[in-house]
Amino acid sequence: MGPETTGTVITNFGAQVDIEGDQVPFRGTVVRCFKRGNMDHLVSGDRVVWQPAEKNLKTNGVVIAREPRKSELLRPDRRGKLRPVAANIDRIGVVFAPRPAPQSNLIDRYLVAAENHGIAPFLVLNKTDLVTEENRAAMEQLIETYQFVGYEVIRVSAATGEGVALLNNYLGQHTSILVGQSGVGKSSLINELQPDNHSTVGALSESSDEGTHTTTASKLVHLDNGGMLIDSPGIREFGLNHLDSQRILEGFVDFRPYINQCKYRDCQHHKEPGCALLAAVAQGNVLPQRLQSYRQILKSEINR
Ligand SMILES: Nc1nc2c(ncn2[C@@H]2O[C@H](COP(=O)(O)OP(=O)(O)OP(=O)(O)O)[C@@H](O)[C@H]2O)c(=O)[nH]1
Ligand SMILES: [Mg+2]
Ligand SMILES: [Zn+2]
Repeated sequence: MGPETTGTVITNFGAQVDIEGDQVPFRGTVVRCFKRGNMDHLVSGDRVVWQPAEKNLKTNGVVIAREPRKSELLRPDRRGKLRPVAANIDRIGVVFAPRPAPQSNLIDRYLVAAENHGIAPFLVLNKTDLVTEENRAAMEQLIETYQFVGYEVIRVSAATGEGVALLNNYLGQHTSILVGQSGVGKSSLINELQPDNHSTVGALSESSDEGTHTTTASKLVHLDNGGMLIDSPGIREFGLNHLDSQRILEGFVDFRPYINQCKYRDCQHHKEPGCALLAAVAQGNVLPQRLQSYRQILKSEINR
């Protein structure tokens, strides 16, 4: 084996991972590695110690250890076991588009998770070229909702290039991940932001107008301005059963000034007298669709 060295996980394939080395001769080179036995799950963005198979051989190696994560986005898998999605990221971009039709509750779930993991969220409306008379009002309502909450909303089109420079600027030198439903154009955007990258892009299903789950493994891409961006597979739902109702409530950042201000300590913010959250909605300080979304999340997580 060659000497121990450090690197970053580009893609996790399960049994194997692609590692980009930090040091010459491996800097900028992606090496397919096995993991040493009993190593836990690795994800894009993880920092690792690894060993090339031979001193200068750039084809394979072994990951020996993972460095502690500065941040991690977590999500329960189908069996409810909590799994990391990406590591060492500081921003999460939730992408939506006119097609496939957005699910605002899924967006809110991402936001709640991001806020709970201390990762700063922003929103990206992609496919501005597909905004029509029929869907314009719905898109504007989503944009206004999230701007009202205080989130940055960036409008782009991977097809026409509109807004891509703006998005690039916003990403800056941060390490970010793009998330969202399948088919919203995450991979297309990353290909636009980094023309050297050629991630596979898939057409929407003709029958359902939904994405076809083209990306199957997250991948970290370097941006020319020094930032890093992770492409992730589109998902249908984002479970939050690892968070209790208080943490879910706190994940709605616009609710925070009103939490613990209700007359009753066990207030469910439903129709109780003296509810500070309901009063905030009545006064226009919190949007009703956000409270509705919170209730929907709570209901589905409790019934799980
Ligand atoms: N009109 C238009 N189509 C776009 C735009 N961006 C992406 N698309 C198309 O949308 C479809 C899905 O794009 P992808 O980039 O594969 O979407 P994704 O979010 O990566 O999807 P998954 O990998 O399945 O999660 C493809 O047919 C793209 O060509 C855009 O700005 N405008
Ligand atoms: Mg994709
Ligand atoms: Zn209340």
